[in-house]
Amino acid sequence: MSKPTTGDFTKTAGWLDWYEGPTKPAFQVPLGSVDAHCHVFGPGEKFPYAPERKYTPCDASKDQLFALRDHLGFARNVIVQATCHGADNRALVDALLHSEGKARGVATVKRSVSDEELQALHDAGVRGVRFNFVKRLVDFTPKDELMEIAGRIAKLGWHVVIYFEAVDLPELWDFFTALPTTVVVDHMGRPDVTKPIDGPEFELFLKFMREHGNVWSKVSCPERLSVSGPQALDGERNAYRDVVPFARRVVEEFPDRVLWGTDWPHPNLKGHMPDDGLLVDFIPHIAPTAELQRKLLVDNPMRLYWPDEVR
Ligand code: 0GY
Repeated sequence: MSKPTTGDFTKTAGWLDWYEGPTKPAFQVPLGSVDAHCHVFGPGEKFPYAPERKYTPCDASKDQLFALRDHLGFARNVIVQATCHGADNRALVDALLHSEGKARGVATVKRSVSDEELQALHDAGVRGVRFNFVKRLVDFTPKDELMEIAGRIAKLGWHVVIYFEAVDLPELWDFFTALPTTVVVDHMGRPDVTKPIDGPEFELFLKFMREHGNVWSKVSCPERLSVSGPQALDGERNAYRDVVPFARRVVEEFPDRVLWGTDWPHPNLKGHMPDDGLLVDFIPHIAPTAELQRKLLVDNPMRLYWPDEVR
């Protein structure tokens, strides 16, 4: 992969560039695997970052993403609109249109979006919208506005991706459980992995999934959630051990409603940047059997994003 660039924009201080020259994973992902959570950033000179953004990234282009996909052994991507592009989905759509059908998208839209614009996003390969409740990333959007958007995109057969911090789940519960679509939670609702796995906080998340069959979870981003590591660097193929029990519990209890993604190019990491090859080696620790791996990496994302291709 070529080197990260920044174009005319100035990166946020402390921002770490994505990892150049990732290792080849030891774990060979099953044929047809989907990296179901990743982003493109810019390039800024072609697709400028949104004025309302909370950070300025380094560029991470579609070609660099597709090169990583091939290097890691994945067949497809689900590209999620990152907050640095706001509700301007042009970089996402450009990536989808150049993916030869190998990428689907999750967009960000405002209440003012027209039916024609939604249809154009659908035609490009968008299958969901993302509602972000992480306060450091976005300004507040009223829930009635989000519910109105959810009602409209439900008619297109899309789903809602939600991103929030574990401590905020009680307050958001009524809204989340009223959503009329499949609901996909980013990164297990960001559990605090220093708390007990059978404590009230993670139990509430499990209850959310247990009681609501329309709720799915990405078991991604151990590099963000881990406190004690070790980091996926320097050949470490058994990284982020403190996150493993949490992710494994979700995979084993809800094998048909889990997704995994690299989160490349890993926005907002300031401590360390993982080697994406070693990050892939995290997967067999949380999905220890071939059947769980196939569900996590192939069957589930295909059912959600390419249902027409599922026999
Ligand atoms: C992620 C996580 C983060 C950022 C974003 O859209 C974004 O800016 O999602 C984060 O900072 O935790 O899933 O990429």
